[in-house]
Parts: sequence; C-alpha cells; structure tokens
Amino acid sequence: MKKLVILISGRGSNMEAIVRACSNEAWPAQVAAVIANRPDAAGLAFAASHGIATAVVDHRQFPDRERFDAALAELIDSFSPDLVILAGFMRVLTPGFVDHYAGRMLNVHPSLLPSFPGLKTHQQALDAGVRLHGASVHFVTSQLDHGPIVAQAAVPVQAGDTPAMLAERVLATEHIIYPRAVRWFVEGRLALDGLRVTLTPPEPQWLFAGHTAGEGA
Ligand code: NHR
Ligand code: GAR
Repeated sequence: MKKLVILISGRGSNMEAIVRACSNEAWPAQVAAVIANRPDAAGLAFAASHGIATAVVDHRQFPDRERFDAALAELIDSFSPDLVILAGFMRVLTPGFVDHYAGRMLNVHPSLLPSFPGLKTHQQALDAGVRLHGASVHFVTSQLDHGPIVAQAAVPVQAGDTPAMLAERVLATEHIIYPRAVRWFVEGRLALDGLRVTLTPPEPQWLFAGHTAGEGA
C-alpha cells in the first residue's frame, strides 16, 4: 500500500480528482494526508469529510522560506509518504526541500511546459497567441516548472477566450491526466532518465481534448 500526501493552497479540485480515483479505481494506495499552506483552503473540508487527515502549515507564520519548508517537510515525513503531490500548491519550494523528495514529488502545471512556467499561464498563452494550450504533470526539481514530464494534455485556444475560460478548459484535462499519472507512479511504472520519463508498459502520456462538445473547430 503506497502512501500519498497531497499539498494544496486553495480549491483542491485536483486533490479531489485524485482522492476519488484512488478510491473508485481501488489503487494500492492511500491518501494519508492533505496539507495546506493556507488555513482557509477550501479543499481541506472535502478531505476531512472523506476521513483524510488534514493539516495547515501557514507560510505567513515563518520568517523565511527555509524555515517554512523545514516545518512542512517534518509534517509530511511524519506520514512517511511514498509520493508527495502538489495540487494547486502556490509556494515555490527551496532546493533543500525539493532534493529531499527527488523522484517522489509531482506537480500539475497549467501550461504545455516548457512554455509558460510560473504564474498567470493562461494570460501568458493568450498574449503569446498560441493556438494550443494545456497542462503538464511533471516531477518537481529545483528549477521551477522544468522537471521531467510525465503527462501532458492539449486544448484549443478559442476566439474570444478569457483567461478564466481557458483555465476551465485546461482544468478539466488536469482532472484526467493527474490521477492517471499518480496511478502510474503508484503502480511502479515510471522510470526517470534525465528529463525523460518512460512508462512501462507504454500507453499514451498525452491527451488531446480537441473535440469538446459545444465548441467550434
Ligand atoms: N518548487 C520548485 N522548487 N519547483 C517547482 O517546479 C515547483 C515548486 C513549487 C510549486 C507549482 C508551480 C506551478 O505549477 C510548484 C512547482 C507557485 C509559484 C509562485 O511563484 C510558481 C510556480 C508554482 C507555484 N508562487 C509565489 C511564491 O512567492 C506565491 C504566489 C501566491 O501565493 O499566490 O512562492 O505553477
Ligand atoms: C490548477 O489549474 C493548477 O494547475 C494550478 O492551479 C489550479 C489549482 O486548482 N496550479 C498552479 O497554478 C500552480 N502555480 P485546484 O486547487 O482546484 O486543484
């Protein structure tokens, strides 16, 4: 039984998708804890109502990133997880923290990496005029949003899109590819070779959500 710890900052819809898939698909895994850096993170209520341990490590209570990360790592390690999952977690993590979880920490980022790392990715995509946008699940390294890519989903950019419209279209694909990627990890099917991730036995590590009902070509 693999143990998972999920870190959130807000709504937690990706966390919810992972909790539901773990249970519905009977993964050999258990979500041991959901931890937020904000006491008001909405996702905490969902986790608690599903009998999952919840905790808050409020970054505002710490003088610097090193001490916040040290407290966070101590709490995470008390659950002895096999995998740490960033799901809408909004604090950049220090190299020491990232190294401690090397090869066992995943993130979902709302862009087709390596395009548009960092914040406001949907606005960045609209400003750049790209016709395809999407989401990437990647292993976390100390280079922000540049770790080995496990899965990606592409969606079209539509005429008249606002960042919110694009974010909603991308988020729907995150809810598909993130649980899938976590499941591959749990099943022991992912191997790392530099920036490349191989899945054994292979299956598509991409999703093209190009024909969504109600949208033009
Ligand atoms: N940490 C490392 N070292 N590497 C990554 O790849 C990380 C990471 C921490 C978080 C998620 C990430 C994303 O998917 C993530 C990946 C927050 C920021 C940020 O600038 C950037 C990227 C990501 C998450 N945060 C501000 C900060 O000062 C705070 C913003 C806020 O609180 O709203 O930490 O995009
Ligand atoms: C998701 O779109 C996720 O990719 C993004 O925030 C949203 C969180 O939604 N993450 C980042 O922007 C990280 N910087 P959720 O809380 O409902 O899962």
